[in-house]
Amino acid sequence: MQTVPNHQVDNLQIEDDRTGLSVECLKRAFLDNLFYVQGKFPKIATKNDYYMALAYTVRDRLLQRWINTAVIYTDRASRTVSYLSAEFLMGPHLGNNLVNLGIYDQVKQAVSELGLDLEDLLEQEEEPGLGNGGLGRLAACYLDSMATLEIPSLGYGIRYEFGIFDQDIRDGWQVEITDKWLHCGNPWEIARPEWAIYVRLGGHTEAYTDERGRYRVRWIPFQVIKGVPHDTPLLGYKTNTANTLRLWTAEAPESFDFAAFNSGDYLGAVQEKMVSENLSKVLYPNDDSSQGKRLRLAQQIFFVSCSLQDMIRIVFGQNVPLEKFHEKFVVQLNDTHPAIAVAELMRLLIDEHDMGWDQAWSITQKSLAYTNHTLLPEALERWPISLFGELLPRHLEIIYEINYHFLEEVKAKFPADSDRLRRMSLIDESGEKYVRMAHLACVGSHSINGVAALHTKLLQQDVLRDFYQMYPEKFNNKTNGVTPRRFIVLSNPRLTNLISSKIGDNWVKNLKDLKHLEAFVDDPEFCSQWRSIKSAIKQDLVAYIQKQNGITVNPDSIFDIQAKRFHEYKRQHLNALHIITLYNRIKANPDIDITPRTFIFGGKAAPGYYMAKLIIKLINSIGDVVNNDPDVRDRLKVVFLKNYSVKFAQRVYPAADLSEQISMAGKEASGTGNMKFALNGALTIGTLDGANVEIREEVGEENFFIFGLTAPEVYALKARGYRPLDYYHSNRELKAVIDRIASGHFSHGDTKLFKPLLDSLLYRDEYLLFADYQAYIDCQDYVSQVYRDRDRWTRMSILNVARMGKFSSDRSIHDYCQDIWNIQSVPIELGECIQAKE
Ligand code: Z16
Repeated sequence: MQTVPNHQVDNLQIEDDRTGLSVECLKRAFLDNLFYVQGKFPKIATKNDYYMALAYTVRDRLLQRWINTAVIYTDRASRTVSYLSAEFLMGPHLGNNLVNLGIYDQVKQAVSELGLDLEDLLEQEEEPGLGNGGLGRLAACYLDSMATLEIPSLGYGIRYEFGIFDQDIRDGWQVEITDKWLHCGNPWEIARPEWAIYVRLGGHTEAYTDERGRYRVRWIPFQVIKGVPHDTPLLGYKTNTANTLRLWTAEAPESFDFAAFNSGDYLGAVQEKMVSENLSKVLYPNDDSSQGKRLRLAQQIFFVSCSLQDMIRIVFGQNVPLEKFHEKFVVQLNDTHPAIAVAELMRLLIDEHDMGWDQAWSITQKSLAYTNHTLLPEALERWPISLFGELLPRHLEIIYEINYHFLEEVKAKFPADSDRLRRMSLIDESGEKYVRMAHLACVGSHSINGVAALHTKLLQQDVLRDFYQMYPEKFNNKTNGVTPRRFIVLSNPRLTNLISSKIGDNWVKNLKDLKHLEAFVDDPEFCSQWRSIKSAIKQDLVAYIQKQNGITVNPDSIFDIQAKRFHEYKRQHLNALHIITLYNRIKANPDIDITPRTFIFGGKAAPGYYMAKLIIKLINSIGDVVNNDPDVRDRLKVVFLKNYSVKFAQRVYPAADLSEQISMAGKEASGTGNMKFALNGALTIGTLDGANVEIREEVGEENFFIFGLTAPEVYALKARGYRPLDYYHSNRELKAVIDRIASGHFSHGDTKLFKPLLDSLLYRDEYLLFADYQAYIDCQDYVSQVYRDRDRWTRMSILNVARMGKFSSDRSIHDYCQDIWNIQSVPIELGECIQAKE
């Protein structure tokens, strides 16, 4: 590190212009950044210039804490969590940093004194959409909680140039548009080209004997990729801890010494250089399903190898012997996407750092822990052996060897059980051969966890049953959580202020404190404030919908919202069947007394998922008819809000009266939107699936609208032989709904358009919509009735919020720390260490 004399640091007035938090100082720094960083002055500055100037002003304040944190972690060689995830759905940084720095109000005042509106500037930020949905957002909530709980941590992932696509709706259909989140630059990251790392792909291996006579393997790759880290500081809420999100960009190694890798094919290698940049080009837009593409596997080894090599570099940099890797780092695998880490850590320890197999295996198992996020069979990653061996020849050898040792272990524990060996093998040999990534993750980790109690139980009984019998001690549950900073304090300031006016603001760090709200549930003044806040927020969404969709919404109607990825198991189409049921009732009896409802949908479909896209089209088509039918008047409205994102979610959760969590039981691992809605005072209508079970347990069954088959009932019905047609023929309202769609009523007379969807329901109905239809309708009728008793509804809403404390990601992270990571917090003092060391 270069030495900066202290007097020079003093001259920079670090204390004031780059760290000060007063309104005056913030104003000065803001104008300074506008001038010196953006190269603009107020007269010609665009909104984006102002946003950038403010972002740099805030970044300066983060840097002081970030560098302090890094110095202390380095000096103490602190034990560190390394969170490996192919997705981080961070959401906009600016607002969150203002909240966590505790300067939201000061900055609002500072910019307003300069004639600007903070909300306006916040709107400017293009969010990094580097994730699909739940899994990526969970990673982001966990990083926020780790920083807030002062846990040393590094998030490792890929800096995709194109994140999740932007969704447009044309003629009711989803259209995908590339997301250019970097087009205005990214003020939150710092590139660290000096810490670049090289990753090999392809080629072949050669065995040799080393100077000590040991059997060794050399890997001669076909291609080498350079990974450049880009670091973003992540500040905890009202702490000085600023941890790092380190995302890797793939580049061609301009002047790479191919001779060192003994590559003969120079021109081929040069051509492959052009391919290198593709590695971090785009996020695969599939939530909960695996496509088995070569580029995806290349992305996985790329970021996993960069990250593990980076950790080894840090270990050496802190003079920790490599034999203690597992004491310095615990590596959490977010689903199987980074599961190749098992083989890659083995390879690094053995081939690159001369370690013996047994010691390497012990370190690998002690370091790694695996979180499973799904019960869907199509989401379990498997790679064809041929593809795998072509890209990762050395890893395949290592996996075969792990498998050999593992199957010996299984044989010892379960003698003469060849069927079990077949089921548990890391290689699926039932047809074309595959590497099973979930099995690799289970064998190579010391911990395997599910993300909700029911999900963990089903993993143990079903999907990972053999592994549970083999290693019961590895299994544990960690119910998901969400950060109250982003999803209440930032997104719902009105509710935040009301809550804090009654119980103080400890609840932001200690969400269980929301319990104290129960004392006010019979206070009419408080209840009326609660209700008028919800009302005001709904009014804001009404204006947004008017502007976005040109639909006039009744603000007194039930805001009934389903916002999540489109997937058949999540059953947005069951919601649609309810809408049509109400519509049919109105058509049959135009004067019927119906509680007015606004059905709001948001969510993307995977571009290749035809049925999910058809469901989006169906919802928009229903909206076109229902919203314009004079018989309906303003009793029903259907709104599809396009391009659902974190930014957008923050606007939607606070406005909900009713949260739709209606997946077929046994399919949604946890869900996290369910938590965000309930935390903002929505009541839930839901099945006994994922975390719904635990939410209901917490808020009380009288404050939760439950319906439908349970997971065991689902299995039993399927085992008996499920016949959806029977339900169709025996349920008059259901038949009328299906016939209404089939008649072309929502498709300008076109009876073919929705036929694939109707056929799938009538003849397969894999997700049991028909079986749950009547229970859902009855439950919705009950919801409508309860809503009419506004005092009762308000009371239920307050009790929901008061009892949601369990679902803070702080609680989840606390449990990971205790049960899996064995890690303690490291408080950061803002001291002198900002100055460069001698
Ligand atoms: C994902 O978002 C999830 C699972 C998965 O295998 C892949 C992706 Cl990209 C979701 C689950 O569907 C959801 O139930 C869960 O709440 C979320 O992961 C976080 O655990």
